[in-house]
Amino acid sequence: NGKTIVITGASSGIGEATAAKFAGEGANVVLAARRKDRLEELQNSLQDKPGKVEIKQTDVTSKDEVHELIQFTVDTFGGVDVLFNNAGLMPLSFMEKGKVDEWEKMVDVNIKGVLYGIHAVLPHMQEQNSGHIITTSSIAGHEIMPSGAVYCGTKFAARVIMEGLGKELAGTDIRTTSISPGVVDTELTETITDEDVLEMFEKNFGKGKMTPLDSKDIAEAVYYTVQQPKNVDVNEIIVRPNNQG
Ligand code: NJP
Repeated sequence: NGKTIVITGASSGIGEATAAKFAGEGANVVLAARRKDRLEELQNSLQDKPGKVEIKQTDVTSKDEVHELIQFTVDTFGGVDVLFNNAGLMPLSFMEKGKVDEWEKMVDVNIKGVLYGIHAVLPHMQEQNSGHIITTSSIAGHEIMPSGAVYCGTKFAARVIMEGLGKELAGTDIRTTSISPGVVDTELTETITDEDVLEMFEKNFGKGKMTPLDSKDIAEAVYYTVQQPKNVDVNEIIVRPNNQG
């Protein structure tokens, strides 16, 4: 479709599937994450797609690296049409465990990473008077679960930041969207270190308990928001497996 999209958290899961979808539809795609090997693998696997795919290793907790990512995209493709702020971590834990390092990481990636993305891309979008900023929030940005106090806090924050940004940008041609998935089959739970949470997860979401979404389901939702006519601003999409309560 000729648009240029920057995707953070593109090395796996939802970001990877969204990259494949957009490259397949002919978009220019810039893949960003910390694991360069995974980005290279993905870039190679997308070689035959109609869209051009570039990679830029980026840690979204670094304001400078996020600015470099956006500048790289502008230099390479002449602008940024869509920023997909999707990088995230979910080391759930019960607060009494005091896993303060994990709380800090979630604040750094899930909130500050989103803010750095907005900070870096907004001036470019304002200059071109068009653009679309999309952020992955979560069902956890609507409903709080035990062990999710901090994760849910960061996802509520991401959603509220996007809503506030959307209100400021009303009347411009820059659109804002939060994507709130339910359970999606990705590597996200691999960051959980609290044994009690892992046990709880197995009990509630383990094999046969529910069918999680596929990352492709979320990629389709992201693509839908971008494909809307100029005057249509899809501010939020909630997608969950039909057997997730
Ligand atoms: O998980 P996963 P998802 N700088 O682990 C990247 C939200 N969500 O696709 O840096 C840059 O496969 C990491 O890359 P790397 C969730 O909260 C999910 O599910 O190479 N990137 C990887 O590409 C998150 O916001 C579910 O390690 C960093 C990516 O983030 C988004 O969906 C439900 C980074 C994580 O990919 C994508 O997660 C829901 C950093 N500092 C919301 N740290 C779900 N799966 O059920 C991490 O409601 N990344």
